[in-house]
Amino acid sequence: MNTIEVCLSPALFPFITTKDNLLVVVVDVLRATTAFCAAFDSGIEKIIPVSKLEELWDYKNRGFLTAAERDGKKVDFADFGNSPTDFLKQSFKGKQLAYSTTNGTQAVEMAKSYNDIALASFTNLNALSDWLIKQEKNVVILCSGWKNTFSLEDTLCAGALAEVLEMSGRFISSCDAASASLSLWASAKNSLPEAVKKANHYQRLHQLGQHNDLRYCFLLNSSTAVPVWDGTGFIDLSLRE
Ligand code: 3SL
Repeated sequence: MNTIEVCLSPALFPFITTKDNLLVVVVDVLRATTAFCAAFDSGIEKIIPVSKLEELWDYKNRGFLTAAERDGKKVDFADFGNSPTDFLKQSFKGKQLAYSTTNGTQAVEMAKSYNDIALASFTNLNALSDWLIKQEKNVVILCSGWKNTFSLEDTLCAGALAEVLEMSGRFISSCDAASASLSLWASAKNSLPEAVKKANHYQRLHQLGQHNDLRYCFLLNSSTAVPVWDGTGFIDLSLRE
């Protein structure tokens, strides 16, 4: 039996208790991990997460496509912002993308202290959990949150993922944060679009007019992507298996 630990904020990540045979699953429902999945669905070959904009600028000068957002708004010099629905509008077959966001890519940066990293969103729940079940690893779900604070949508997604993993009979929750995420998900899953409206970041993106993204990010299982870290960036394993 493998364990599921949930880490409710990057600030708590140094204190995770899972020590062995560990795989970190980063969640940033609004919108980084959902956008990564959408970019893979549109054919992107590799996504290189970058925490600093200076570094992203270097990638741009080296001819990479770039995507970046700060506080929900597209960074001027980047080719794209952080909108999953924008990535679904065209084909990116064979292209590589360097990517920087306010919270999601920062959480990935922390997760890089471990070799095994995958990305989850509501859109790729089943695709990712099918793959996770085959890995036989202890899973730590890292919620990206907002600037190190708790976020409702990431915690709900952690609960949804924990539920699917537990239902496989191969996983058991190992901490109070996992139990709390499961309870929160159980109370919200039948009215998810309503439940997420209370989230601060939902409201922030609503004010910015990102209505299509707000609908898309809560569509369960609309993506087949299985984004997994290969040592230098994320690749979509669903295209390789
Ligand atoms: O913080 C992040 O990583 C982003 O996903 C934030 S936003 O949804 O683009 O505002």
